[in-house]
Amino acid sequence: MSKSERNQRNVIIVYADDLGFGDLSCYGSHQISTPNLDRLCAEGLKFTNAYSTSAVCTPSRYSILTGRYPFRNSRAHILPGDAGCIISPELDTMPKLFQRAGYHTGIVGKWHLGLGDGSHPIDWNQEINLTPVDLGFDESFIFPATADRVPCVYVEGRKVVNLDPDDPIEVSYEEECPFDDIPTYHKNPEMLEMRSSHGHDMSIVGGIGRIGYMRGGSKAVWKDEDLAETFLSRALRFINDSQNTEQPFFLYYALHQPHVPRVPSARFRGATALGPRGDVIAELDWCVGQLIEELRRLDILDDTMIIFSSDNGPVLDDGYVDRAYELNGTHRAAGPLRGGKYSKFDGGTRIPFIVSCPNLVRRGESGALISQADLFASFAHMLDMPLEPESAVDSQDMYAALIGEDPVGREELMVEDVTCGKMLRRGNWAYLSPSEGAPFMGNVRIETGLSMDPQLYNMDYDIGQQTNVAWDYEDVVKDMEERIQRIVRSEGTR
Ligand code: NG6
Ligand code: CA
Repeated sequence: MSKSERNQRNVIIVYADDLGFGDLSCYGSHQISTPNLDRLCAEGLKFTNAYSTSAVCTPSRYSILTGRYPFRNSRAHILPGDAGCIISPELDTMPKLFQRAGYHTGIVGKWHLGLGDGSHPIDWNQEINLTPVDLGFDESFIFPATADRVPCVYVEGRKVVNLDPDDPIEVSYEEECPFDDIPTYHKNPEMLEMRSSHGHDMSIVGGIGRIGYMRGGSKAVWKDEDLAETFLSRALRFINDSQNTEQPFFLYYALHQPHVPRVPSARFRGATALGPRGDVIAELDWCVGQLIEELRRLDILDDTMIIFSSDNGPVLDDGYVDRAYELNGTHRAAGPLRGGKYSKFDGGTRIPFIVSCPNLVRRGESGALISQADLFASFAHMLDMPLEPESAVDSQDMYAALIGEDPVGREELMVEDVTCGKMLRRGNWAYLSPSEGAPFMGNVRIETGLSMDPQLYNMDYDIGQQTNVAWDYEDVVKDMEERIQRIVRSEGTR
């Protein structure tokens, strides 16, 4: 029996960072051309009602890998670059599921779930005792957090890449810089190649202000313009190496684009009229194209399931002066949705979601309601692997929806905004539970959706969430609020 007859298809999740519902040409952008993703979309299934579980990174990434809503982990918030790992090695993860099914598993790209067991601050010069290789990944080539946070280094397996023992790495997230001999944002403005608009004013690495202070490791520090090709070449290497095994593979390829700081490689500088944000989306699209080409070259494309998505919605100014607003023109990064990254409105969590596998997945468009947390249980179904009751407790088996056989998907799903306020989507209803906080985040210029009033929107008529009908449907509001309270008290929703 072949691998595909056993349903042991290769699986690649390509996970962009801060890419919005309207950022791809196949999702309606006229200003950014993404021919490779458009082709993937044309040959696969485009979802229009898919959600991440959070409007920011760490919690969404926690959910996709564990199949659990972020509120189940009190540490699932945007992490500093020196945080301990928030996934305990005992917890079941999606890559562990693939390992149990006999797959070769790998991660390449952005991690942002913490490293080390947290028992002591990470010593970046030693082996790190808890990394993706302890959580189900056979191979791991990552950067620890985000491109705007120190340490700006790659970690392979348990070790920083290109570490020089004579130039040890020290990292601090104290407010005051503990190292007097390193360049910092306020002390050395002459070294800046990109200014920050807010935050990002601690260490200067590669001419860019970062969050956190870092000293040493000069040979290990990445070059921002090389990130895309470095990750891409590692992803291709993983796929090629997998061909020497008898095993199918599972690759989690977590792109760093279009998160700030946006530094495209030379070939994409000026690729769009939108400045760096558009350029790195063009670059991201090219990376996906290269990946697909390699699969075609190896003659495994038709039996490889590719899932492309993003961890949260878009933001133009996330802390650097890179003219994203000025050059945005009529582009709508969140498409017709209200709000963006950080929001409780749909712009925060409704994201592009494309599934392709020519020999398996139907082509077209699907309005099925689906959460990224569902991938875990859906793959368990695909692999015919049982799940223990304590595994992936919020992951629902959406396999039929993923391959295009079920147009409906979930009955309901819950997401969180940056403050952990809750939104419940059920059928056409989006219910935003009252929670504290400013309605507008001035620095990033995004409507948060935070309000002490209940909000209810009919997504069928009002995709832009303009008309709050909560007062007209008090029974729906009451029921959905009670449901959120029940979910939050529950042990799981699978
Ligand atoms: C914010 C950062 C922002 C971004 C975000 C995390 C500042 C002022 N803003 O705190 O730039 O890094 O965290 O983004 O520091 S995420 O996509 O990884 O969640
Ligand atoms: Ca993100």
